[in-house]
Amino acid sequence: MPSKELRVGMIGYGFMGRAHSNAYKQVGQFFPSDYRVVLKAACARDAAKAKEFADQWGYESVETDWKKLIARPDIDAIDICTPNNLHKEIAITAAAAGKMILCEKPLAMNVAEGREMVAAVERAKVPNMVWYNYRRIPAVTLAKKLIEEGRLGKIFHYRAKFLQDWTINADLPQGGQGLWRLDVAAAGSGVSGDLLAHCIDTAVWLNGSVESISALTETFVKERKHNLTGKVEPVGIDDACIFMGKFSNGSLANFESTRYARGHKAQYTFEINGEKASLAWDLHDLHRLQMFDYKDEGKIRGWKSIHVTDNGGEHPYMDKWWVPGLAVGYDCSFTHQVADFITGLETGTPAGPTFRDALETQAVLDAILDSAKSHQWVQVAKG
Ligand code: 4PW
Repeated sequence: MPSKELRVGMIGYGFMGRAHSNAYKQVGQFFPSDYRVVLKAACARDAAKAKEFADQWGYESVETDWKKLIARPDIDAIDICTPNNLHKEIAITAAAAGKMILCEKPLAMNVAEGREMVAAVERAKVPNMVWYNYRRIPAVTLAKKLIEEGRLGKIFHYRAKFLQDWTINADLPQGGQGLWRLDVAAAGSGVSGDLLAHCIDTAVWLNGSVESISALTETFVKERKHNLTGKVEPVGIDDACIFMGKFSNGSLANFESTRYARGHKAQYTFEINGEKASLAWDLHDLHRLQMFDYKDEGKIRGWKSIHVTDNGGEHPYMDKWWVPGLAVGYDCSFTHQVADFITGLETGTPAGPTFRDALETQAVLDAILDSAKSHQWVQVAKG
């Protein structure tokens, strides 16, 4: 039986608020620990919406002012699920109040803000984490294990894509609930911060730091009605972004993200090519890790599918769920992340990505926007 409580205050009630709440509710059932997660309060400016969200997910109470939420002594951890422009102020205030912080990605609007956030959590010595959830998809975690075991050898290439198509309609407005991702003032950037950030986090985790990049961004729809002002206003986000670059280990980077790839809703793929072997993964087939291993015997050498549900205890996280052969989904990546956060509390070894880890992704994001603007190669800043 858990002997401690992790009392969560959730700020925001959108898609990610739901994804995180679902993880908090699941984690104790499948990943028993010393901690019982208590959904203490949900916070949003609109009291009715906060109440509806709290009732649906089982939060005990409601706040409409995030400062009051942070000040509450019965809350241990603040979960930031707001638009990106609020991450910094909330995180710094929460850190100063001694709260643990779980912050939705990307960490911040830019690397300067990210540095302030890292300084705040490190000064306050509060546990902190950023929700880059794709690391915790079992097949992706297995890729990390195989790379660490040296099975790929020297890495030559890392390529990743995150493709969607939901903003092609030029009549879609920008700003406000559900559409803040199109509003540069709230999001800081477009697909680079929203989608490519995931690809970069996974890449840095699997393949190390990105050293330098050359990027191209495009805004296909230049003006959209703004929901907050009611006026047609210029669009400031990147609708699509591609970049090439170099990792510190000498391998080459090739990345693309867009919301204009008709037919794709959330196609996140990556492939990594090493001297000895290659790995490939696709979110639409999330249990399958494809591997080509050059040391396989010639006549049967080829791409093989490792279906990461057949565990016998071998596949990350899977032994905690059902019986071998049965699948888990996208939602579980969040549950795994909370489970790892709690393990971090128990062991004193924080689960990544911490704010400091996520600053590295933020630096690549800044370099992308700099390079796209200047048409120059850009060195990625160090944390
Ligand atoms: O964080 C991302 C979101 O903003 C997600 O991983 C996918 O793309 C799904 O929605 C958006």
